[in-house]
Amino acid sequence: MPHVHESVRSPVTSPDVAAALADGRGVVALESTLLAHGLPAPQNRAAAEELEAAVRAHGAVPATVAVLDGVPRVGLSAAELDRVCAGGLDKLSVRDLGVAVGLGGDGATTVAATAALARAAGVQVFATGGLGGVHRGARDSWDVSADLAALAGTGIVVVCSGVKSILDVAATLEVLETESVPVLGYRTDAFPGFYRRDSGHPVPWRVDEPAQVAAIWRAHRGLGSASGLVLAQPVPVADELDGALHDRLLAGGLTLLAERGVTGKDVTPALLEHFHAGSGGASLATNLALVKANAGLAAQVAVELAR
Ligand code: PSU
Ligand code: MN
Repeated sequence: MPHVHESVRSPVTSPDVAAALADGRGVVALESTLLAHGLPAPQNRAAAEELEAAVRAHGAVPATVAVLDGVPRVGLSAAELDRVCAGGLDKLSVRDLGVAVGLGGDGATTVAATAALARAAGVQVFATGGLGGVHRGARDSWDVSADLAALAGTGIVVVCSGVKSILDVAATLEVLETESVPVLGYRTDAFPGFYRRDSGHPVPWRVDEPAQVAAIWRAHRGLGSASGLVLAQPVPVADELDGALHDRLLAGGLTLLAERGVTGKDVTPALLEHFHAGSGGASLATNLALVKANAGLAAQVAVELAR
């Protein structure tokens, strides 16, 4: 029988994150599933470093989130980032957090689980690549990411490049509307499609400055809304994935999933891996560029909120 942790009730913050929160300085949460399951090694370890550097470059403190030895952590040391990127970690959504803690295990946290732990630690801003959402064929598979339910109930600003283009974007936007999650486009009128700048759907609202996001967030919370907020920034123009290549890889990836019978939490990592392998690294470069840009923007918003 593995050892049981009875004492862990709330996340443990690293010393620099705890100090920043105590001083009211800007803190940005970063997720670890993106590192452990969305990017290949060894690029994931370099990415972990670059994401934290992008947050610091804009004057905020990075807090990468994971569960290690049964302890939910907000803010990781270099050695802890090594463990996250070394492979073999479970992918933890919100429902898995209690299991990992109770069994004293290790795991990387998804958008949903990262948002929950970050919020519990008092962090208000979080950066990632693409949200999970409603999968194509969800009418039959019922595959709807827990990220959506988490956003509906967790008061945190999530900076992302929209939802992954592998999803049913229209259905995902409908669920965000139903769950009363505000969606803002950052310097864009088009809802971004992760690898592509335009998913083909408009954003409900556009903002052009981090200070506007801070004002909206304060008002949203002040009016009693419990939900999170999506701030969607398109990938930089120079880093966008070619449209024809994107469509070809997506079609191939979806066929592969069906052939192999991939389901549940393996769907997203399998599709991302298919893109990385089939694009000769181009999708990896796109993915890295957009997450880095989101980390920088999230830091600007966190600094505005700390004013
Ligand atoms: N963004 C990325 N790469 C990723 C993810 C987001 O650039 O790997 C992860 C996030 O952790 C998100 C998850 O929560 O994909 C969605 O998984 P699912 O569809 O199984 O909920
Ligand atoms: Mn799913």
